[in-house]
Amino acid sequence: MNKREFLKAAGTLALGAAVLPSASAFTLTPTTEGFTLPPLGYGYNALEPYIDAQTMEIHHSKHHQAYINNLNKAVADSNGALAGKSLEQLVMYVTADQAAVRNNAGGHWNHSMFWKWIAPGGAKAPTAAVAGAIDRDLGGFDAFKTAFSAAAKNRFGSGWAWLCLGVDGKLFISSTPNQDNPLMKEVAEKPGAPILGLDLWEHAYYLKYQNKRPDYIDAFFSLINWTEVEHHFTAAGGK
Ligand code: MN3
Repeated sequence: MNKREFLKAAGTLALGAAVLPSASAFTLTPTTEGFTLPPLGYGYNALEPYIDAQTMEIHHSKHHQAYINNLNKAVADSNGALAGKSLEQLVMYVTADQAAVRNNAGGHWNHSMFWKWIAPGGAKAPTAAVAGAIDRDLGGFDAFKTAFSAAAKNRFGSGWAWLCLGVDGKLFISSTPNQDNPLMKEVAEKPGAPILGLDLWEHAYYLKYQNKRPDYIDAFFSLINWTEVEHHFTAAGGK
């Protein structure tokens, strides 16, 4: 076992035990109909002018719904192996060879959280514990914003940028390809508990921003719901 494998194995244990409690506030469980599309909690036009209504409607009702449909099919095709598992279980334990679950459980989890992490009238600055952790671990808000924006701009192709709580109890910034996320401890380069994420797929911004991904990233900072980020940070055991 080399150093990276050792760290990954150590992180795997801690992730299960501490960073994502089994009583996660964010557990999504399937109904008898399978997984279902969660409501946005606000109107499709509520994030104007930062994200336009048409983008939000297509993103939520078409793209997110498609991940859910494909996830339900993957579960149905698993001969019972995946039946009844929560979305978090599917995401955390997915392996690199389970492409359908990796892409679609990831897609469902990422989007379900993304709709909460952005909101009209969300707190405009980090709150309480998160603000302190950003100062402590990332060198302050401006340094955080610069590093997060760089991670988002530098993601080649489709993926996500993340602010995470690591197994060492410290915040870190990362990016993952496609619909991967840092909860996927078997496949993520650096596992952790995501407390904020930004969708970098063109479907999230192309109608309004076209090739100008940096402008979309700037707009995101006007929408972050820091109350929700604080909720995720606390639930993951952050201090
Ligand atoms: Mn998306």
